[in-house]
Amino acid sequence: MTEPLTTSPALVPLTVRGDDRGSLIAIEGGRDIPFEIARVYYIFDTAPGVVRGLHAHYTLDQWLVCVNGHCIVTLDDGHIRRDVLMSQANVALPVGHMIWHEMRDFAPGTVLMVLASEHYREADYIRDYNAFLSAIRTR
Ligand code: T46
Repeated sequence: MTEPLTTSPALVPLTVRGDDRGSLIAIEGGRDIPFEIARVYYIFDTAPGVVRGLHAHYTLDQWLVCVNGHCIVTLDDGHIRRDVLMSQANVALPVGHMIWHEMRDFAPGTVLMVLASEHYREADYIRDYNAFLSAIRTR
């Protein structure tokens, strides 16, 4: 079950393997991240003023990494809303299932990479906020 936002850490540090050539981060499913990675996608070229996300997932767990630029991710567990500034490639933001999430204020050039525990399935999305609150209450 997803941890409540009051107790879960916002950002998880990723190990940077750096040398005099620069930096590299590797994320291995089931090792560096607590699920096997079924899907990777990334969001880029976001138009100014756009708000993305605006949904929760019934079962999907994800880690978000802002590999370039910056944006704000809002997490909402139905009780608490938390804004997280994502501006570093060496941290990840876990977004568990049944967490409403929104992404906004994308700086030009921002690339938000997402590691997901399941393949894409539209039926896993809750896109109506009131339906999300109802689903939280009936769990
Ligand atoms: C999420 C946040 C962080 C696919 O065909 N396959 C995919 O794996 C994904 C993620 C999307 N799509 C299609 C569905 C839409 O036609 O790509 C289009 C844009 O997807 P969406 O409007 O859902 O994008 P966001 O940025 O609002 O949300 C995405 C993920 O969909 C969502 O799971 O948690 O990023």
